[in-house]
Amino acid sequence: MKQAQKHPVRLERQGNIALIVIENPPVNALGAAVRRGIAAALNAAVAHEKTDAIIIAANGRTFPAGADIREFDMEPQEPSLGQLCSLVENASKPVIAAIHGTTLGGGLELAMASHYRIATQNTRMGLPEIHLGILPGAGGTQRLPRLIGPELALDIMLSGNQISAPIALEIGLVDQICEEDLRGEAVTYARALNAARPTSLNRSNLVDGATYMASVNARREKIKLELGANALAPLKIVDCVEAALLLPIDGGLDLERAAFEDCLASRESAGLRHAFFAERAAAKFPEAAEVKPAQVDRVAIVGGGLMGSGIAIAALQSGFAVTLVEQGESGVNEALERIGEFYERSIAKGRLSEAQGAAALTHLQLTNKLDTLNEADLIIEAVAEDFDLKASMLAEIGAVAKAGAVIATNTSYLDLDALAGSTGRPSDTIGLHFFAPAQVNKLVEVGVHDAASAQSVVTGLGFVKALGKVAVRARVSGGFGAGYIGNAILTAYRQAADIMLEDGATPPQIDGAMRAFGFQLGPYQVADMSGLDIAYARRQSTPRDGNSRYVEIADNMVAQGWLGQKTNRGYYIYTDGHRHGVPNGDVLKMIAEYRAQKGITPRKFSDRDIRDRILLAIVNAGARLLGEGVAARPSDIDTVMIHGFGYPRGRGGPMMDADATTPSIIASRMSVLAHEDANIWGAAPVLTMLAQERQRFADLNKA
Ligand code: 3H9
Repeated sequence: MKQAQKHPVRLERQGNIALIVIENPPVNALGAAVRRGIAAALNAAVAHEKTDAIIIAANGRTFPAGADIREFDMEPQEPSLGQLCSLVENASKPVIAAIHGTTLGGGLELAMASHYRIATQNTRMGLPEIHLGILPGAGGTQRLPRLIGPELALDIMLSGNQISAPIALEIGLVDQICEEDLRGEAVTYARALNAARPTSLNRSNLVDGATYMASVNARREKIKLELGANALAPLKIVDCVEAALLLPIDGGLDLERAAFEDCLASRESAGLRHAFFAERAAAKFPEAAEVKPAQVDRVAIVGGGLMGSGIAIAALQSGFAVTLVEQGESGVNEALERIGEFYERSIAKGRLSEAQGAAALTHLQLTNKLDTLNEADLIIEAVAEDFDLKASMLAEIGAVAKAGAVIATNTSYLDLDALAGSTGRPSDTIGLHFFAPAQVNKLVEVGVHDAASAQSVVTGLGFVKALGKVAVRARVSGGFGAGYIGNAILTAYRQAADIMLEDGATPPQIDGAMRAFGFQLGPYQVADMSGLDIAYARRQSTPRDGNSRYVEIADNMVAQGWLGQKTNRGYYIYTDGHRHGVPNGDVLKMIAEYRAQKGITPRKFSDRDIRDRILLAIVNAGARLLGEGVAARPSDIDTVMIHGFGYPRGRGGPMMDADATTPSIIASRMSVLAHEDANIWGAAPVLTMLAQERQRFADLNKA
């Protein structure tokens, strides 16, 4: 975040109305200087005999979007946000919060402690603390149920979702929506108050204690059922909402404070906060210091398969005009059907109105004519992962794209240097590696090869940000098989798992151990879902690393036609009654025979052995990517693993996990495993360096 200004809070006057104006870009976070400034301004405004009412407002893009999250790891400074909110609430003159932008977390708590709230039409409000593994800790859990009742308060705090100003007005969270001039209308509102000063401590929403407790108890049971009895922040939120009914305000605030501290001290909150900043750090590309992104209005996508259609939907949903090019009439029709299905489903589920769906589709042009590409500012090639096919398509794209257009390929592992060369315009070409399903998955790796211009990289980055997705820079150069961050780590993950499979573990055991760690699915469930033929094709077209053990089990399964879910048979068997599959006994037999042929005596692996080996392989692959310069910082690897592969977000990612164990302990554990496969578990130079220097991966994030 940019350095806070010297005086982040100003006190102004308009006649008898005092205006406290916060200015702490970019999001007016309520750091210590801002809190001190508001408290001082409030005291001065109240003390001024001519003050009839006080308005708290903010300059810039938003009313405070919360406490300053960076301060959570620092020594607390007074006044705390909770103390400030109590000061506002107890002010002897009416306080009006004039809110706009994204009024979130502590910002909304400050607004709730004010006596009135007036919002612009497009203000968004929410208490997203749960996404950081904490709870509203400045009175939000006590004031929100008093303002809008327990049921809605629990919805808002447990989901972390934002609500719009019209909804906030409807449920009583704001008192007025202003049409144009927020500050002016707030002053008019203040003048009309005649010194009336209600309190948000009004208990009218708490009178029906039985219904209130029924809501609280039902929610507690639901959380325990869905998330387990250790779901810290959600259960603490429910406890606090219960306390709002049972305790006087001071007791409720004390309980909330203690609950907040407990959550803040949890490993999960540390992981979630790391993930928050990691995503934002990842989007800081060095090229962005040199140039600004070029304007992108029309995006063209070549190839309307699952990936191409997904990218098209993502672009339409973000307001881009989209041209989708497919081969022949049937290709066009299939792509149209796929995109149409998405809109039908979204409308049926109430996520979009019919009008929104229809409006989005008016911006879609489906065609089989490549020459239409010359209207696009950004062209994404998304045809099948076959080098010759992609290279010839990119050559055609390069020939028709207008001057200045950026050309992107969605390859995940083919040689980006060579593909960029085939366009004839390598400096205009970048990689944009979307993850399936592209309309949902937030991750895009931006592939930067040596010849790519800063302009094309920054324009690609701007496009990814405009899609609301998380961009991670991957320096992908160096020829065939040189991969992105995600693929390189996935390869190491799979190799580590396959070695254990060969040596004695079973697919269900490995999958179970990784699910217990926090992944949604284990590696063999994922393999079944994505299709064994896909990974097979990739292995065939990637040179084998002679230093690594090659496990042929998956190849043998492909030879049998066991391709996973698409053939109802892979590591698991999928029948009507078993959506998640039951272990495939034939595979277990095949593995046993394979071991016998190779003279391997199977040995036992505990779940802990499995988890450790896989995590060490992931961390080592990450360290290697850092050494090679593919990944710029360890936290980028964490971001890729969380969004691309479902690494449990509450752990912050594998590199943060490695820091918790310390690199020196990781390196010594790996020296024991290196004899099983030196390529996977032989410590990468960056890891060895960190171990020797007694440093952590986090130190490289700061660099
Ligand atoms: C809280 O309030 C606790 C209280 O209940 C109790 C306390 C006792 N702090 O996301 P962007 C930075 S917990 C510090 O790229 P956008 C961010 O790192 C908080 N920094 O912009 C980035 O910095 P940089 C509850 C923050 O337009 C820059 O601002 N609130 C904070 O895409 C721009 O951010 C939240 O959880 C913060 N609170 O989205 C809201 N927020 O330029 C968290 C942002 O150096 N924030 N930064 O990379 C958001 O959801 C989004 O940032 C927001 C803007 C929607 C506001």
